[in-house]
Amino acid sequence: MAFDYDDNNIFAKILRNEIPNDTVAENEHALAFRDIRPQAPSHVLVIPKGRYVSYDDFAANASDAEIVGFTRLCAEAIAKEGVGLDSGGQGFRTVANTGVHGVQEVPHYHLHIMGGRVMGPMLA
Ligand code: D5M
Repeated sequence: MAFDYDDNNIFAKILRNEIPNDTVAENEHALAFRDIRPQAPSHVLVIPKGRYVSYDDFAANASDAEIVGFTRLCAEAIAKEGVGLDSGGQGFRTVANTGVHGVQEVPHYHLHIMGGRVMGPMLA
């Protein structure tokens, strides 16, 4: 198996309600909650409820319903935070840190959505 999933990772524990989270939005396939170490005035993480390690694991192996559910929840979180162009905001940045080179800390796929300030140039 290309992607070994660790059921003890912190986001798996959040999904099992074993540790609290600051939920922004939720649907059948995904959960959006505030990052515990925010790097912007609005910093939300969106995670699938399925056992996917990384962006590429999710993109390759999630069902169409999971991908649509995840994406729609991103839209809901962006609108609720008021950062989206479609909700009168000034925009935001999405980041999916992946693997060792991407410096991924938590081995459960998560999309960072950061807004509320000008992000600055993309740097390594
Ligand atoms: O970063 C993982 C991100 O997850 C990092 O910004 C902190 C955040 N984090 C870690 N634990 C929690 C809890 N318990 N709640 C909310 N946010 C959390 P990455 O490098 O992308 O893997």
